[in-house]
Amino acid sequence: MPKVYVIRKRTLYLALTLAAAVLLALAYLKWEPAILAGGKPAEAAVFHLVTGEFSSTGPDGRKIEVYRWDPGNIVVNRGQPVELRITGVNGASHPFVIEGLGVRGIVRKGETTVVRFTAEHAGTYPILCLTHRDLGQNGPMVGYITVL
Ligand SMILES: [Cu+2]
Repeated sequence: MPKVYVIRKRTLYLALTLAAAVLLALAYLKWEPAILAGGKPAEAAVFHLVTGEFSSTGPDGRKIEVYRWDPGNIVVNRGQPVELRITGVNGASHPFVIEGLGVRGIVRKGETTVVRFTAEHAGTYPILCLTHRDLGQNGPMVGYITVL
């Protein structure tokens, strides 16, 4: 014997109204999962850097040369997605790491390298060129990312 369910008209109208409200809310939010999960998605803070070079002649006539990240200091907020766009101007190539953030990359002359990260902890994170580590290697080519 088949089961028969009886639904009151009022319950049916309430269910339809709720379904319509949910569909309208989803359409308003454009089905964006990040918005549903925790509010408006955070936009990446974009920073443009270049590789630069300081060059001079010492008192003994010897050439002094140091490569740099420019700007050398960047301040970001904890939990904020960050995008670095680093363009190679001086120096053939600069393989680098950002210590503590698990970021690696290489910047080549005439090209722009893009790296992204989100720092979860406050602190100062050095961006180190692995080719130009100290004065003997035309460095130190180091910059600092400060996370507040
Ligand atoms: Cu370098």
